[in-house]
Amino acid sequence: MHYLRCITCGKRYEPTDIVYNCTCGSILEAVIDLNETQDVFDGNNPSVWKYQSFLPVTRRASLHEGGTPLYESQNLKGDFGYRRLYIKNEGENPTCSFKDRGMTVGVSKALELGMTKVACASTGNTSASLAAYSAHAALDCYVMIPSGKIALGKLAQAIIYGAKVIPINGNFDQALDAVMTASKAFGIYLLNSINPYRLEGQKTIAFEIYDQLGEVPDRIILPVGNAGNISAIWKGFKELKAAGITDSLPVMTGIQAAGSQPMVRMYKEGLDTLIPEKHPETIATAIRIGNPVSWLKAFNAVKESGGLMEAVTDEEILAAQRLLASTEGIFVEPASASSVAGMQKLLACGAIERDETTVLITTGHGLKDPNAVTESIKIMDPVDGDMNTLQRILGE
Ligand code: AN7
Repeated sequence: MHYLRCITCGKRYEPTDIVYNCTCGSILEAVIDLNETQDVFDGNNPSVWKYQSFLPVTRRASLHEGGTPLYESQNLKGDFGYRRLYIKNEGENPTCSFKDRGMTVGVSKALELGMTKVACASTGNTSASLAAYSAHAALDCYVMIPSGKIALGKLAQAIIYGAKVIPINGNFDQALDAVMTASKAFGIYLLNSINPYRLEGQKTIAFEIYDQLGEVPDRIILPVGNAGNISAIWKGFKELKAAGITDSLPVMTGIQAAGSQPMVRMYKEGLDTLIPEKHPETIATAIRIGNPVSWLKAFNAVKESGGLMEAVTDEEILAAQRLLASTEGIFVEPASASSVAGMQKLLACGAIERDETTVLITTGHGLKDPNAVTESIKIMDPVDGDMNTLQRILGE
């Protein structure tokens, strides 16, 4: 059995309560009975539901999520002087982002609660994922997106899976306010990452990394937007240790975009509360978020793990996206490339070490946002396909 607990005042809530915030205003986490969990970490067939004994749901709405590859870097590794550098590519999920891990558990919970309507605000991937899982589970789905500011592929996904797409005037933070008001008023189940069941699914990234690598890595580097995923992965590694399965923890390293870096400011300025960024801006629209809802969980993850946070510019993100694709054959969306850009920046300033076993999390597929590539990298003007021209271009 599990229960929900406020991360600030400790107040307890039951699994049947439909609640997102504590009465004290803070947010909730699921507390799992680790005595009931099973050590299934044998290196075979990782998937979200392989770790069911750690998951607080009994229903299962699944599209075969998780089990994403953990690539050992072939070329970047040497370029940066690493001995062991890995890429956990979450773009290889059913809707091509890590959100599917959270949605399989969140939508299963919605079914358990008997909810018929679900909703989220989204910078794109959350809406694509919720739309797909709602279609699978035959639930009505409403998604609120910042008008004009989500990547084309993600919008196409939300539409084709049959969600009601509601563009909101404003940014993600305003869309989240709107959907929170609407879900309370109209009895709709909210599946943003303020819902603790989402993070329960996402913590399986930690389980899979340990399962695939056979050890806990020294460092995890990942993009931070609403700050749910960094919190979830940290929770996963902590549960593995508390269950007696592992005996070490990784250092959590969060990367934000320079135009949208409230958590980095908090970390660098030593603040103990978040000051929201009123006008977040970045080409990495997935993480264009000024008021991350899980900031306190993420802050604790970084603090407890002895981690750090860094910001990278749009130019650094685009260069890193191209570098990863052209050296490793892994095409990720701009937000995901911030892991790589962050690693480069932190290595350059000596904040992290090359002899660590490091895992970069790439959170979403590059085809989600093709415009980010076609608008930033020029291809040559068209030519005729005759032999003379071909010889001029291709040489001998
Ligand atoms: C590719 O879809 O917030 O720090 O509404 O799509 O857990 O928010 C997306 C977030 C990183 C940040 N990479 O994760 C949404 C949304 C990609 C993302 C993040 C997102 P969090």
